[in-house]
Amino acid sequence: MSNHLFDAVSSAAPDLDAPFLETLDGRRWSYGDLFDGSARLAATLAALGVVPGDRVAVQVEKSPEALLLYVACLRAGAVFLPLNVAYTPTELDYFVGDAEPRLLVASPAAAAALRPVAHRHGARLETLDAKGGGSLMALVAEHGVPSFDNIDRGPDDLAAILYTSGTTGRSKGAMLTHDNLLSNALTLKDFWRFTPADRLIHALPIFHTHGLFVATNTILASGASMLFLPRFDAGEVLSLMDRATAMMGVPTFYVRLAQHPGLTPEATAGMRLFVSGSAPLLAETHRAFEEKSGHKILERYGMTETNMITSNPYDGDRVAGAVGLPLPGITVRVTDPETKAIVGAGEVGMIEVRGPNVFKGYWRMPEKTQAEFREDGFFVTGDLGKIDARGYVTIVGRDKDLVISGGYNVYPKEVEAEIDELEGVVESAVIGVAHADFGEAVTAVVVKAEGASVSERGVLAALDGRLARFKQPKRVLFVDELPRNTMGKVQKAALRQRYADLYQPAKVG
Ligand code: MLC
Ligand code: AMP
Repeated sequence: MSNHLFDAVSSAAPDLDAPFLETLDGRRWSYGDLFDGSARLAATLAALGVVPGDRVAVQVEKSPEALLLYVACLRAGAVFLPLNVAYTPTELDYFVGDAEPRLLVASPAAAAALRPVAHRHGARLETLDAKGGGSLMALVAEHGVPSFDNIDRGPDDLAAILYTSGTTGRSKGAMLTHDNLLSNALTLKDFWRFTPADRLIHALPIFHTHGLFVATNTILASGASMLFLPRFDAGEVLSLMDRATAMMGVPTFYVRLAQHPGLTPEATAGMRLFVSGSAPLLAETHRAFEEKSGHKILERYGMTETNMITSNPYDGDRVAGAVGLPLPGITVRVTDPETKAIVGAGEVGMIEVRGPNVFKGYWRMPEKTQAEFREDGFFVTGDLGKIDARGYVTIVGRDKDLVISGGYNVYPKEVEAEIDELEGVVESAVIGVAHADFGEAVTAVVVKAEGASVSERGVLAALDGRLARFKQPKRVLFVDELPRNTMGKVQKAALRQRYADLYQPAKVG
């Protein structure tokens, strides 16, 4: 039987003994272990009644077994649905209700809180911990067999659903097909010159596009290997560089590395590639990193719905502040947001994209899907940018009301809705304010009712447990009224300007 994505992975593996993954505590997986372990998990999924097309929702700590579960879902024809570990049970309730997974795999620590969620939506609940233990692995011991007849999956079949928060309304599940993922992985492998000799430092979470698809799928499509870290720590990452060849990260990784005294040409001598994406990399970070290490970071641009869209070249000019050229097979254009006409070179407009990388649509939301595609098949990214005469794309802003903090997207509307519900709050506006470490920091500007005793600490305490930690404001500020334009719309640009220095270190003198 043919399975579009998995077949490509198995043919890329150099041999069964070739290394695939190593953890910090010295555990090692070869490609043979990956195939064996994912077969056992796929057989277990089938024994639990997971049939092709079923969703398998997964909210677990990062572990090699969680990656094997992703591969097992591909082989079993299931749709993998990873969820940020920071999401609260309240947030999970929506995703599970919307996606209706057959199975929800959670961390043991979250199981008690998630049992009612799973029950309410008819999902079976199993657990998986960071060390590869939990009830799911106990079932593997019972049902797992080392060979599995992969379910037939063609290019257009669903491989994964990743939720992206909506600027209006609820989160949308982006449906990604086997070919969306494979085409992009093969393109990145060639564009970034990955071979089986590569070893990637993997310090990203594996519940988003960057860590799961850009990093892992590219490694799988290349038959390469990775050093698999539970989280990013600058010192640890630096200490591993003499055993690795490449790293992918969000700008915060590079900000922190550039501040670390251990970043030197000697420490990075064995590395051939540093890739950054998911949020804007400041030109000053690009330069500081190069000055200290001798390496020019390669910045690329993409999103959940489209995988990777553009990349700076491997050999050519890596331009600080630009996200590079459209990847092979992908077309990018910039249009006037009002007239929809294509604008001239160097003019700013809406970035639109078309190619095999672009998702199939939003899960059970045909109208929302239609609204974000042009008639000729281009997807409207919501990012504002320009293309210069050489074809380099630069992102200059966003048409969508979105804050990107340390590479995580936060939709202000979701945070505002929670704050507005609090007693004594009249209204709020949530904005992203420049932050040296996170790029942007979620910041709430609140109007309280006359005489109300709402405090910053009170607001933060009320949000705790309702919103994932990274969505909670770093500061809550109070004002008498929010600035509005003549249409009555809150002027967020004015607020961003007013608080531009909020997180800057105080200037001396
Ligand atoms: C952690 N915190 C954050 C945060 N991460 N707050 C805001 N934004 C974030 N991104 C909170 C913690 O809960 C903690 O709060 C406090 O901030 C300090 O934590 P820390 O120890 O400094 O954080 P750390 O664990 O080091 O995490 C920072 C980080 C991490 C940048 C390493 O957030 C990260 O790995 N981000 C990567 C996100 C990612 O993979 N994005 C890709 C999306 S895909 P407290 O109060 O508990 O102390 C995509 C498409 C594409 O966008 O193009 O790739
Ligand atoms: P997500 O919805 O989490 O996939 O985030 C995608 C968004 O991240 C894009 O629409 C961009 O706004 C932003 N993004 C990704 N890469 C870059 C980059 N290199 N520079 C600026 N913004 C980026």
